[in-house]
Amino acid sequence: MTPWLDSRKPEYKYRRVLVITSVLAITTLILSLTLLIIDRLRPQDSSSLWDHSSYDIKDDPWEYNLSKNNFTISRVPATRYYEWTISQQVTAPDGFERPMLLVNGKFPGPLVEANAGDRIVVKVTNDMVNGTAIHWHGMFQNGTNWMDGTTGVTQCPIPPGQSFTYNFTVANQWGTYWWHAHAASQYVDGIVGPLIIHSPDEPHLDKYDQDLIMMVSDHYHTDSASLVAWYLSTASEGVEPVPDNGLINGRNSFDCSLATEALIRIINTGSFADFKVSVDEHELEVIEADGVDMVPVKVERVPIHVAQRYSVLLVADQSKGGGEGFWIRAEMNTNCFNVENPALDPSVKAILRTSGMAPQEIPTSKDWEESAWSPHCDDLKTEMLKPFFARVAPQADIQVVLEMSFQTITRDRVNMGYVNKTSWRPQLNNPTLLQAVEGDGGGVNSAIVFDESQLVVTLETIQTVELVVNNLDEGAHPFHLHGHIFFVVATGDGSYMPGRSELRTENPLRRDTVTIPPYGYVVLRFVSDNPGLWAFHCHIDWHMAAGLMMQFLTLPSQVKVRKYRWDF
Ligand SMILES: [Cu+2]
Repeated sequence: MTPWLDSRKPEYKYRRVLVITSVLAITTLILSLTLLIIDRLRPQDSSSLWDHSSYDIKDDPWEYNLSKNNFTISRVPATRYYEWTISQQVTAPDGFERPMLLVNGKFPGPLVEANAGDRIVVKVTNDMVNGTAIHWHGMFQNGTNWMDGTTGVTQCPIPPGQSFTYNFTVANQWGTYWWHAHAASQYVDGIVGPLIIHSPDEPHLDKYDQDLIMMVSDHYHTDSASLVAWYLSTASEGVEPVPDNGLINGRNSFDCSLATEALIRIINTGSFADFKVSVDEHELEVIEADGVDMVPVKVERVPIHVAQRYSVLLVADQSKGGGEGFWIRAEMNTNCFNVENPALDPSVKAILRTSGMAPQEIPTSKDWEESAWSPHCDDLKTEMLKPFFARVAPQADIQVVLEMSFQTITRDRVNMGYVNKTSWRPQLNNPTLLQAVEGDGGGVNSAIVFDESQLVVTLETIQTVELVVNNLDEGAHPFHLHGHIFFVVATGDGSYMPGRSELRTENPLRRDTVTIPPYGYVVLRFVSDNPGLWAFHCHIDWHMAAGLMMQFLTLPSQVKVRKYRWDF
């Protein structure tokens, strides 16, 4: 080894490293560019749009226990302000991972709680790839029709990346309501939550020590867009997607501790299934239906269809059962599904315990007898439910007769829902409210002719409307009227026969969502005193997607609209 070689060796090594590094860098660059080009050429994987970062749903077990909220029931008006961000996340409410749409990362979404007379302000930021809107189910929105949150009717979808602030006062109503997306089928994917209005005037306030919300819902393991695409194709032959599971407050198992006398506010936030809710060995005393106080009536099981609400009183009897607590059962009525899902357990259970009952033990309490079951997806018998504040249904000034059906008459042979001859398609960027008024701030568009995809009945003056709906379909359909409470003056099998079907006008049931029996009818009455465009539709999400919806244009001379700039 010579000294000069020794002295040159480090320099030689350095050059070799430099060459190798350069070659590697160039190769990596070429490889990256090639991969990028290949990636751009192949179809984009939509899963990259979904946030996998927060797998766990944010959970506050006390949020739906109203007794823990220190809320003050008061006549002093307040503003309740909420800020919501709706995002897409992969999550697993029942252990099965699926893409969902969550408000503030929660499922179900945040509680909205207010007193009658309060102003509710909710700033909604859309962090999803599709437009959205939030409907406040059961709120009258008298004078604020444009806050009803119904895409294609009262507003354009909130664009991705932008915000819309809902702002309305709650006047002359209280009770149990809920909110949900009213855009495409998004609420099926998780955009739902409770909306509770209190009042010192509630007649049953002194009857309970604890106030709990119990949301029951069906649950799917596939996203709603895929399910709708299948349902509205010839492949489905009109058979609705059958749920994969059932949930109580967004969970498949639920342990709830109760005071001895509790109010349970049952809300069906689902999309298809009718539930029967019961507590082993305890009768439930119904005191509210859809925001209307009732004369208390005891039942063994409460049938509750999509979008309906019942408040029930439960007085826990420690002398019954084995001392480990009782099963609360929410049982899906699978008779109303057109096909079976062998993987589905239709029975969702929660454990009810009061203090002194053995924790960690599985209840041995017994279910009510099978004879209490009705195989049909019927409502509680309307004659059982008497509103606490009695009202006589006013004489009808006009009658509107609707027929709802499913028909396969289009060229593509897809089974679609019809109200009379119209199968509703939302006009997303030109909602009917916008079509009904001219200019900023109001003025009737007297030249308006709605598109043939819209069935709109105009009610020019304040009058009592008798709404007859004949169901020509073999299924039961829970119909909801936005912005109103209606009187249920008749319901029965077959078609309504004027003069032959009995009408109950002496303090009949009042509510906002009623189930029309299979091949049956309902006769409803409501007063057209609320200016605006109001949707009347089946709340089974798949049926609304199939077009089962019509609208009332009420008091057109008073209809207003606020042109809204999106918040940034
Ligand atoms: Cu329906």
